[in-house]
Amino acid sequence: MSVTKHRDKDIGFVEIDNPPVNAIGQAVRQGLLDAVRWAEQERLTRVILTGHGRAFAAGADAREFDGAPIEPHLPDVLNAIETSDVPWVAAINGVALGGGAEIAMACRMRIIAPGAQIGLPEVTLGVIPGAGGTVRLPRLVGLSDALEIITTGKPLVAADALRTGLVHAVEDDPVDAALAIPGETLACIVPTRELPAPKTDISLIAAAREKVAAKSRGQVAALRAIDVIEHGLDKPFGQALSMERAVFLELRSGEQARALRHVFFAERAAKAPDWLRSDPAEIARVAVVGGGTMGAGIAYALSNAGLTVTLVETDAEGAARATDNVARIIETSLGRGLIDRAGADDRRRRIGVTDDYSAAGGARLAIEAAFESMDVKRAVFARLSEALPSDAILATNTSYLDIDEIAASLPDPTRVLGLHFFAPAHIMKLLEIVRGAKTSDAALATGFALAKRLRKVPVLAGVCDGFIGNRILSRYREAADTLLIDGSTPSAVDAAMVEFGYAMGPYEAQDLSGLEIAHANRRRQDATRDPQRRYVPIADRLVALGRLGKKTGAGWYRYSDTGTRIEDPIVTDIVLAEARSAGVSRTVFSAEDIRDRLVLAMINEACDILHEGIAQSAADIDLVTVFGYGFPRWRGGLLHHADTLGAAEIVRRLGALSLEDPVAWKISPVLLECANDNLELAKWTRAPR
Ligand code: T1G
Repeated sequence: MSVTKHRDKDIGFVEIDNPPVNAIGQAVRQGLLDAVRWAEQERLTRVILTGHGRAFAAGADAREFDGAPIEPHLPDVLNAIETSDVPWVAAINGVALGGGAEIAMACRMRIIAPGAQIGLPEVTLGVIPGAGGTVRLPRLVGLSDALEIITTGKPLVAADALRTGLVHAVEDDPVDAALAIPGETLACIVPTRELPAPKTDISLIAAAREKVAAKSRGQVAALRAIDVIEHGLDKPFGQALSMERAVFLELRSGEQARALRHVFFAERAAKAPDWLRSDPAEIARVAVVGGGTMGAGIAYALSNAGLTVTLVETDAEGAARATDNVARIIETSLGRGLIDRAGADDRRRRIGVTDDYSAAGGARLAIEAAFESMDVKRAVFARLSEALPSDAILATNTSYLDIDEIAASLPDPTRVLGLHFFAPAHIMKLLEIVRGAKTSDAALATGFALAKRLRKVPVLAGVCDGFIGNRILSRYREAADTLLIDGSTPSAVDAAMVEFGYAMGPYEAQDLSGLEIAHANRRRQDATRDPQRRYVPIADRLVALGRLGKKTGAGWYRYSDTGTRIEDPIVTDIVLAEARSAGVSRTVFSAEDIRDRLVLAMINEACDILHEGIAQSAADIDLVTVFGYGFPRWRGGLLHHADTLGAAEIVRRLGALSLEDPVAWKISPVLLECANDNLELAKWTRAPR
């Protein structure tokens, strides 16, 4: 499918029709170019352009970006539209993004529907607008708004598109409105390319650069977009277009764009595995047990998806706390404009809080989000098993505990699975769907269907300590703690990982989430820990001192009254004391050493997770690390990044590290296999199920 066209009297109607979101592939570009010629041959007086279905056009077809550009190139199509003697009017009925917005900007006029959006999200794919966006947008909205729209990649709602001058009108029916425009009005509108470019404003551009650099942490696209906008301002239109195109083509084949496209498509490919044939259960009501931070967040996420929730707590006091937690989330969402008053009332109506399990009787699914203790969970599941129908599916939100052990305590273990949400549960997109030894396919299918309904990114995980994400996180932290003993400091480690692209390093992150959670897990692991494996007790000593992180004023750092993070000599003394008692002669580690060790540790662990079948693919591990653990999206996720290093190089570096510590740095068989076969991790597969 591509473009349809017809005329009614002297007016042409052209519609982009490339389901599901009118991505602008080669056929669409050709169809638009043919439509320009057709309108001229038919001597039409105007063309009204729309998109079929829910989008005007979602942008260039990003699947084409891995290959050489295919003619007709979009800039040429847009030049033909813009310079045609038949004026085109964009009637924007749905999202007009990237190339879709650029098509609209090449039209003589733009009329948008109230619910539609228009924007240039190219930087989120690691590129810049490549079909005139950096040249036409400043002419339409001015330099300041153009810099903001292009460097953030955020789409504008209709009202803002009108306010900035990006569109001429907001109309309930853009096509009708386009028909009603008097011919002389249309004739008076200057083609975008003939509008004067805004004057260069050095301070504005410098401010934009500073704002982008503050949070880009290594990403280049937004900074390059600023360069192209700036240098295009005083160039003739055609030259500015050529300069933009050259930079777009350069970035499009670069590592960051490839990584961001990988995540974009992997996220959309995340769904139930092909072998899962069962139908999901029909879910209208869900019981959530535990109204703490996680339980309240899960309950709110469920209500957001139109589900009815019975939030069960242990007693009236717990129920009151749960009610407050839910209310707080609703108020915050209201305050952020994520929902309106009616939406807030709807969530309140959908979430019923109780201390009576029998109130959850009608639920076909329960999600347990109680305290991370096996005894507590077993007790909850026993009560759920009695209160809910025998075919209800029982899920646990546990982040570490063995769901087979929970399932074994029930008459029917096939109804148990893990649904591991990430805090805040109503915001974080990742959902680890943990398959127990006895989990039925129907239960699994219900988990994936729920993930889709919640618009989460589902990843299938097997049962092990920490499933996929937390197991990698444990290895990341172990490598960091070992570096502390061997010579580094919390702030040096944190700084190195922020430079890699994390929003914060492992120690700042622990102080934020609290040291007690990992401490409880280490105690649980005491009985099964490999005695040959180096154990670093620094965190244990901090917990013993009551230093649980920011909430106690001190953890790995000390915190001033204003929350400023301060390196603490108490921590340094503990590190030095532990190094002495371990007989370690400390050395200095560069930021590169730190990054290398922490990233290699995670890659190696991730490859063992693949080897053991805990994760299904490298792409799944990329989704977990990006959507659950803050791995830099523009690096494509942990194993996409590993493939940029290459398995052979990783094996070489791990080999050197294993001379220091053969236990901690034992090379994963998957890495050895990929190095030996010169295979990308992305292409490594286990034997079919
Ligand atoms: N290219 C190829 N496929 C795309 C696509 C695109 N641009 N956008 C969506 N799809 C596929 C997607 O993979 C999925 O496929 C299906 O459409 C539904 O998408 C020249 C260079 C439009 C807001 O960055 O933000 O233009 O899984 O599940 O949730 O300057 O898609 O069904 O097989 O996301 O309703 C710029 C990217 C491109 C917008 C709809 N455009 N898309 O969200 O559906 S670069 C973008 C989105 C560019 C120019 C530059 C969203 C959406 P499948 P979906 P949705």
